Amino acid sequence: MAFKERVFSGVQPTGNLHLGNYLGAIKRFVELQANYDCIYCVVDMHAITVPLSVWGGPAELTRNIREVAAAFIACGVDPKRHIVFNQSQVSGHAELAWVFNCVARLGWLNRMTQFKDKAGKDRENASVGLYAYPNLMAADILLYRATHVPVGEDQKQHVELTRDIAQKFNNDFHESIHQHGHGEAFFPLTEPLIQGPATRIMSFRDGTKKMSKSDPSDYSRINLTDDADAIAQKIRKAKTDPEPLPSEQAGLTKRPEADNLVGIYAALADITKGDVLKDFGGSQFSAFKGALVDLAVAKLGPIGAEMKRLVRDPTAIDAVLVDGADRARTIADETMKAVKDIVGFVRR
Ligand code: AQP
Repeated sequence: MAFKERVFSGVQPTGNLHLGNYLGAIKRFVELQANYDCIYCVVDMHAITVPLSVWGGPAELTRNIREVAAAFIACGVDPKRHIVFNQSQVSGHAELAWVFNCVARLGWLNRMTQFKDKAGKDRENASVGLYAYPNLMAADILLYRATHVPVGEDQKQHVELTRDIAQKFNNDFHESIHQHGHGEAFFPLTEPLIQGPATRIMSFRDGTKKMSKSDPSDYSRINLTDDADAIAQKIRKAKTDPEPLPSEQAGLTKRPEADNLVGIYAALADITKGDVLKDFGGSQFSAFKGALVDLAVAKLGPIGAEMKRLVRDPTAIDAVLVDGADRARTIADETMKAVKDIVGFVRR
């Protein structure tokens, strides 16, 4: 069966939105608007899977939900032509996640590397929500029967699990899906969209670690709300090696910090790493970093300024989220009615 092409993706409101979130996800969200119907979600129910001390408590969560919505809009997502909302306003996410808790197998979740990383050594103390996170993510995507999900490299395993869940649901309920007039398969096998030179932006302090919101060092990342001085300082202090930049991309292997900065330049300028090296091959890092500062300030400065302007009017942001949730709910309700019929639940 051919599914209507639709894009879904989400970002957690856990504070410190950074360059990795922008280049790996939000910038792609903006580009995809030209060719797809897009649904972009502030996944607030995912945010509370980590300890309260990490997500910051109720006031912080509310602030961060609005900040992620502001980031979407400031980067160029159009909430009128597409849908922007926060997950907890559409109850279908939780309902479908429960069904998927009963479809996914323990063995599948046991293989998820994000759980292992985030739970750390103290697994017994991790929340059940953190463990079941990938099932909720599958529900987020499949509630809208989305065919494409733009994400960074770190989310690849979760999108693969989403496909496994869709496949098992389609197989387990094959007859019922057919009986209820949905053809051979109810859920699509969603494609991850992980492309371009910046699918995994690394920390500025350690080129082997992903740039992340939860890194205690603010110098490890550029936050989307950093001003020009902070951006310049962080790039100038970013760890590098003593060699000049190579002229060919092959010369970046085993040089993770150089590879990272060249990838960031390429993604911000919408060119390839090869193009960057044509211009900067043989240059010292000091010269290259100067050019990267100018580019990053030119691209990120206006986004940060617009985010700060938007969050000053929480009523306007909340109105965007309510309107988006209303439109998302219309699609979600249709899916949930069909899922209930397929599973055999009695409904009104
Ligand atoms: N370093 C990164 N490079 C490229 N893409 C990235 N993403 C995150 N980090 C990078 C992508 O951003 C989107 C939203 O991420 P998220 O907020 O849902 O969760 P996350 O991946 O857990 O983000 P962080 O920053 O790494 O947070 P912590 O520190 O809590 O683990 C996703 O598409 C993600 O791939």
